[in-house]
Amino acid sequence: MNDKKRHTITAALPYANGPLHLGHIAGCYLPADIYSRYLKGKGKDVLFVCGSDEHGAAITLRAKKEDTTPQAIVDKNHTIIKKAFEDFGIEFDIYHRTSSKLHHETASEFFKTLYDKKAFKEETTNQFYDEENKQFLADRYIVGTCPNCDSPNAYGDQCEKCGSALSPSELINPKSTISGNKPILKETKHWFLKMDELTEDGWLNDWIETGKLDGVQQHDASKWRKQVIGQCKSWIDNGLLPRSITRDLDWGIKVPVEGGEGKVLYVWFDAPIGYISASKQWALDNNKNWEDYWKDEDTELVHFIGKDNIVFHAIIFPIILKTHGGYILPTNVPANEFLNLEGDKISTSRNWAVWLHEYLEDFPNKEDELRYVLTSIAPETKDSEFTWKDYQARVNNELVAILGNFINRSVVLTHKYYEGIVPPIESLTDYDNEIISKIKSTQLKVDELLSHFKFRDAQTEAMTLARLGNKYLADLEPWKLIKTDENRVKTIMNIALQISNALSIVFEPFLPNTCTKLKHILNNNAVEISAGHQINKAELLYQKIEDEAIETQIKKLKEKASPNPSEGRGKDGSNPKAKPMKDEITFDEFTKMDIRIGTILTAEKHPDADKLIKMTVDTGIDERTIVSGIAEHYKPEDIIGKQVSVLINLAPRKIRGIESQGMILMAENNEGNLAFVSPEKIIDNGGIIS
Ligand code: B3M
Ligand code: ZN
Repeated sequence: MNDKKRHTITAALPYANGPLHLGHIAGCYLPADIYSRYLKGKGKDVLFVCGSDEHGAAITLRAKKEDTTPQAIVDKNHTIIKKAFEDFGIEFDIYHRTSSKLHHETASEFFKTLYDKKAFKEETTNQFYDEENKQFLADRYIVGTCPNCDSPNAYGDQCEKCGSALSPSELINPKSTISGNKPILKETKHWFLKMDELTEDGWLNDWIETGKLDGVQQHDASKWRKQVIGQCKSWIDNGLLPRSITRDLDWGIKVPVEGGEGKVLYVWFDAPIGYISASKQWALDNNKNWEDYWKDEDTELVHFIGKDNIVFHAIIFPIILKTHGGYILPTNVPANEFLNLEGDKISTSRNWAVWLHEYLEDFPNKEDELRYVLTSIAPETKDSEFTWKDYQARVNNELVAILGNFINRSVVLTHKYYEGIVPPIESLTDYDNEIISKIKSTQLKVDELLSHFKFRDAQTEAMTLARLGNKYLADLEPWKLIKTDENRVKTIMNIALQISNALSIVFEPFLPNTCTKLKHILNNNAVEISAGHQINKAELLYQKIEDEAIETQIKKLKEKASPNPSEGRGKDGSNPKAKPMKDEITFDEFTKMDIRIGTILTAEKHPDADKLIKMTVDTGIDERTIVSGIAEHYKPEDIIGKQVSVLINLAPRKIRGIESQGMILMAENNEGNLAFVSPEKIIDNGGIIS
């Protein structure tokens, strides 16, 4: 809750086996940075921590492949990641690393405390073992043929070609990646966190649903994102099981109890504890008490993560913290959905990604431009998409044409008419008053939205003020009035500068570099700007992004990527992910369907169902109501006027209380994305499809 005395903000620890891409930034680091800047701007006591996640089998495997050591891999990536964050302006109070001694000690202490509290059970299971190298094989060390798509290179935990999650025993012809031999099954002992027993009194479910812990209101469940609660509920409802938290591996934190020789803590056990070790290091460096930030009820703890990390932060880590005792639990876990790129999922293995460090090289001094675009398309409630054309359009049409243009006009005119001195207000019209009240309400609204983790809406609100400022000048045309009504122009320019000043405040968490420049131009750091104040000369805030720069990026992306496996064909030339053919039908059966071309006339969200859109469609024969489950794929306002294919003789059906008179045909790809089946050229409504 925002009225708490202190704030601990964590951003998921990047895994140190590769650099950062825009999906990471949009999904986690940028919103975390905005939130931290927002609170710090209000003078709050904030600790914003992050660091590199440096353990796990993926790193040892990469070291083997590159014929180097795990330490060398993480050293290299830690340096690249840390620098990219700094260059981009993500301002952590500390960027730590889990290979540090302090972290090993902290995670070890957690394990021992939980062990003493009997939070673990020991279990001996059969696991794949490489006899030649005398080594148990982590899931990633086993490759074989995927049972789902026949790819010969599936890992023991996942097939990267078709994306399915696997367990090593499902692989066909498993092989050790170390020796190439067929592994044998051998007994090994591991420790399992008793997630079932530790939550059997229902506290976890109650805490997530109601925000109450031991009868005390600990968080505001209405501020939690629906999809976060939904994912947690489904884990809990499916029944939590004991979860193994140790591995047979020689890279990581040694299991600090008897029988733990040759084993380390599972990377997901130690990684979240990394937030605590980072806080300890920060406290040591800054002469603070780390416990204030982790153990005091008056501290708000917020974990920023991507949706694939929800279970670890909203279920497993809270269980660990609560069982350990003495720690607060997260107040919120504002997880984001995924960011797609140019029509496809981001994939590091296929190099279908825009890497942050490369963006910063290719677009020097354009950090705010990227921040703006990524926040505009933040995947807060559903997956969203980055395209270079959209990036260009948002920069040119919004930052340059609205924000930059408005500030420039205000400052240039103030210099032209008043030698850069803020003129006084002479008298106010209704329009002026409306604008003045909008300045105040925007500030309140942005604040409110940020406190609810609605970063995208908050930024839109800020941009609306700039848009209003632009319109105000365009409507009143002070450059014409200056010849006839000098006093009116004084008032107008005073108000334009007030808007500019407010923009330098509301945009601060989103566009820090812009706001530093803007404050310098306005020569002002205060919440208000008063008559008689001298401002500095205008400076260009943004430059247009040319087509060429965008084309270069699109070309680079396509050239560097390896082919998309979902576009790959199977042995017989078929698409391995396509659904099998349905049973044969006769031509007569086919002709029973009356499918026509129609045009969507109106569209609105179904009042009682998130996934449905209610439309009126002109079928050429009549206008009828059709309800369709496409709301996750299309916005109502975007589909009005579209020509579509309609099955018009389908018996009417009630869908969530509304009668749907027919069906709009949709094509679905392998990822479940929908597209209308539309004629390739305009056809009169009522046109028959046969
Ligand atoms: N390293 C993110 C990932 O690689 C993971 C986050 C840890 S946060 C404690 O998916
Ligand atoms: Zn597969």
